[in-house]
Amino acid sequence: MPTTLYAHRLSQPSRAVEILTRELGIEVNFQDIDFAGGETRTEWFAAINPFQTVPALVVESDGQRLPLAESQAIMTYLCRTASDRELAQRWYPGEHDVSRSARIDQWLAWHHGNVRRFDMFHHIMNLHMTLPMLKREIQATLLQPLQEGLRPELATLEGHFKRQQASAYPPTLLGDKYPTIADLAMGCELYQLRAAGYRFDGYPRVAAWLAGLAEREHFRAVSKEIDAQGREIREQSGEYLALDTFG
Ligand SMILES: N[C@@H](CCC(=O)N[C@@H](CS)C(=O)NCC(=O)O)C(=O)O
Repeated sequence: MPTTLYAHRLSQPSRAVEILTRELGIEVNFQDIDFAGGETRTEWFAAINPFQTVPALVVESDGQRLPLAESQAIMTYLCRTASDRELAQRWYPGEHDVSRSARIDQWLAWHHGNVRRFDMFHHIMNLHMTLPMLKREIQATLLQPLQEGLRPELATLEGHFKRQQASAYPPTLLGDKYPTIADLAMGCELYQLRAAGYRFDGYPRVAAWLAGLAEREHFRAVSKEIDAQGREIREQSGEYLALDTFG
């Protein structure tokens, strides 16, 4: 069935969906959408995704056309329909294991209302990339509140990993050896900061969890562009960044 993924590699939820398609061996036509240049705000794109954001997915099958928005809805759909059922159910089992699915849904819900709150990762990256002449002022007035806003979320995650009983290594949100779509959603978000050089020294279990995800082949491949943007930020910013802010 021809499936088109409208996405961009600098968008965290786009990366989560693309990584999942690769993990599940689902072939998609990848269509790059210049969201920073306003392509999501065009009429043709609104017809695909009324919320006018990437990612979006269009599935065409048996004369039917299914346009889908929102990364979490897209990822659960892909897991429910992938042909490799056993593999897909590790990422999100759906009706096959409603308790496990409910725990994944719980982390996805928390992620969107907390870690992704205010889309702060784009703001942090953008602030690092723009107005380099205002380095210190930016850091004090704009960056620090965003960084501080993340601390409680990181502490919640660290506490969760610490409380896990027989936890696998590297840790996963559900505490077993298989990451799920919740790990992907949240991991793509926090990885963006790691790419820019932030360290999570004060949250060693969060750092280990993120490192475990970042070692995965498809995660690495799809993160190349964000790695390059992170390198650019590090080169431009010289010594002024408090990269160990979360230490
Ligand atoms: N809740 C959405 C968030 C999508 C989102 O915010 N996408 C951003 C890029 S990361 C976007 O397309 N922004 C473009 C715009 O708002 O015009 C999801 O998970 O898919």
